[in-house]
Amino acid sequence: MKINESEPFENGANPKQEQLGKFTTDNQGEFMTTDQGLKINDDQNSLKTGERGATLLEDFILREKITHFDHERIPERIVHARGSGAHGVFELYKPMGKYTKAKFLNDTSIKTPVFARFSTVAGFRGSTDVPRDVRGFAVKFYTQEGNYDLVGNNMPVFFIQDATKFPDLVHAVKPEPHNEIPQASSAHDTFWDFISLMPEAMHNVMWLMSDRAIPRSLRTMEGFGIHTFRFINDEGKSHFVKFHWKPKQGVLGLAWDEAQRIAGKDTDFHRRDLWEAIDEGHFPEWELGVQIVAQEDEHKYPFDLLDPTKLIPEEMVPVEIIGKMTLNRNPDNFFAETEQVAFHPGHLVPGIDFTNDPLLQGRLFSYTDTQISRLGGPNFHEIPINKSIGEVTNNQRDGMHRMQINKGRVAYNPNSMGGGCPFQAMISEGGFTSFEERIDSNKIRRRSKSFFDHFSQPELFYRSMTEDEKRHIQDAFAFELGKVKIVPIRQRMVNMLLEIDEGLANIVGQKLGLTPAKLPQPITGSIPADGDLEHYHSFKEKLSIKDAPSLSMATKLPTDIVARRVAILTADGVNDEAFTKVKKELCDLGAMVAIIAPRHGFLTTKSGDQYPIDDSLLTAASVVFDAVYIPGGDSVKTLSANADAIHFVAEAFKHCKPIASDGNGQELVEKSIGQSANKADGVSSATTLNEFVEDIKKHRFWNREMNNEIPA
Ligand code: HDE
Repeated sequence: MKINESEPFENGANPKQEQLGKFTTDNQGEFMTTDQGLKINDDQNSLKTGERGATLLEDFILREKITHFDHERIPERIVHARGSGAHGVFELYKPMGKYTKAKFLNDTSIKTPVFARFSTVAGFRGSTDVPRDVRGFAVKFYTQEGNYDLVGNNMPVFFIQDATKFPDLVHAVKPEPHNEIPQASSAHDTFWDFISLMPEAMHNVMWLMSDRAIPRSLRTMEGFGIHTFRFINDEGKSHFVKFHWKPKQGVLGLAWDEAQRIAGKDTDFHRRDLWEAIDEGHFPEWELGVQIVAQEDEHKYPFDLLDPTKLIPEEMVPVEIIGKMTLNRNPDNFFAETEQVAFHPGHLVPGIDFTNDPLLQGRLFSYTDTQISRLGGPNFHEIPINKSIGEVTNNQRDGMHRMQINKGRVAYNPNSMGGGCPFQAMISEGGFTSFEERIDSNKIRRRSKSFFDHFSQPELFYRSMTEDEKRHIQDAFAFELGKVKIVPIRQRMVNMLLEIDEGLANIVGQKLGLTPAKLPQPITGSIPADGDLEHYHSFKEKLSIKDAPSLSMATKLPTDIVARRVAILTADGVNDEAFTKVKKELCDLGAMVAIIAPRHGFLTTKSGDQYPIDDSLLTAASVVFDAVYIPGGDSVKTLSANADAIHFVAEAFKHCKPIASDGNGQELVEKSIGQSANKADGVSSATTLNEFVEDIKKHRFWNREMNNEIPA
């Protein structure tokens, strides 16, 4: 497919979808064939020496089928193995020509096809969706100038400052090598052993202990490019840029107890949620934002722009919103698309470039290298999901699984026999050139002193949290360190917390039965080799802002209830109006409503109308819903005598979710959570549906945790 760069993609046309279509097939109306196209007459019996005889080696149909099956698995990703993906489009709000010449960031009429993959980091491919973990947030833009990949996370900073520490970090967090325990969890000795000796990790660790690490949905996460990149404009001028994805669905988390239960009830909780939202037409959207810093301002901040353990607070450099990504199509085949997609921070287009961030520099090597073993050779760019929409024309040849058929005798440059083709492109023709940064230095193995302030930003993060968020962080530390068996590691961590916030250190220490102790001197490796501590707390001293509210999730609630999941808990004999009216109104507002009853089949209302039951108390759990509504009627009597129904409501209450009841529905609420709890925030009567809707927008009523009355 040749892409004409001067023409934006035709109205509504999606060149990537068109391209994928050529590789997509279904078996509808077709004969069954072998891989060679031979029609198969009997797929149920192998070729044997008589009815009860041995199978013949000659049976090439059997051999082909079994051989293919034997080789169905490929190595999973070493990190980010567990993921979910979706197709979509990116639309630009305003041309960014002042900063970048990237075509897809200049022409607002272009709808750039994208494929996004979200992932956990530590767990294996079949692990739960809801561990406490960082989430990957990777987007491939199929632009007219080639593929551009923004391979980020849902947290704006990383654990380490140099790529050489990455294998150590990953070895520490992955299941321990002797017994492969625990799966998908950082709550074990080796992770915290490493962290307690790695002060630079503390900023990311604070985010990891926050509710950002247990997102309610993949749709309710922010995304960050983390590193500082460069935008390059037509004149070759560079600006520094940090990328942000802001979800239109709000930024929401789970309760930790809830996350642990979901891990058992629905391992695919996030994958299912994304799939169903897209399937039902509730397309998730994220706005792309940029923080831009002029080249001249590189050294203006009390932290280093090249240090990936630091963020630029939005209160210092505002995020400018420049476009929107909408995910609007589920993959046709998980393996072909979500598993085989290959991201790489080095997939660039003219107008975007790297900086010398030492973590980013290491990533530029790793991503191609890893695909070679994961996807079996150097031709993974030819796999349909990875193919650029423009033609690939170069002198690369051969290798495992080569698809392209290159004609002619010439596979070298320069050549005269091929007419000099393919040509190099001049800058004016879209040829990529690297930013010409002046470098004049010795070859050294050292970090800049400006990287050695490890605690100011974690301190700012903690200070900017609400009281509820702070409590969640304290509890998360206590849980994780409580799982650590080696007490000196716990002690080192509590001591480290003292460097960030005394209150935090004391609370966590108290929960662990430890007294935080001031470090006699900074941990080795956390200070420059010459011991100069000038930068140790530089940010704290020079900071112009006290708080950064942008770091808190509390300021990022949704403005509607689209795709929020509401359980209508009911049984036969429910009052018709209380049931149908609220159901309809919630559905009209875009909520995803499910009828949950004691058994499967059909629900019969008081007037005898029948409705299909979506799920029964045998299989459903309150943890997979955002809110519960109990309509009144004879149904309430049945539910009040059902322990699963009582548990359903009690658990929803414990996890701070909105609960609404109508008429005698309140009896079930009281039976589940008691009379006093019944007056708690977020427990309402559905006669005022508005209140319930507003409660759903508020997501959770965390203050209920303070009483901790409900054992559910
Ligand atoms: Fe990755 N990372 N990473 N990483 N990363 C991989 O590449 C690596 C880092 C991120 O959905 C691997 O294709 C190194 C930061 C995402 O397919 C591997 C370093 C950030 C994904 C790799 C980092 C990320 C990966 C494994 C330190 C956020 C999943 C499979 C120098 C900005 C992409 C693969 C997907 C995947 C290496 C650090 C994000 C091994 C060496 C920082 C979202 O190449």
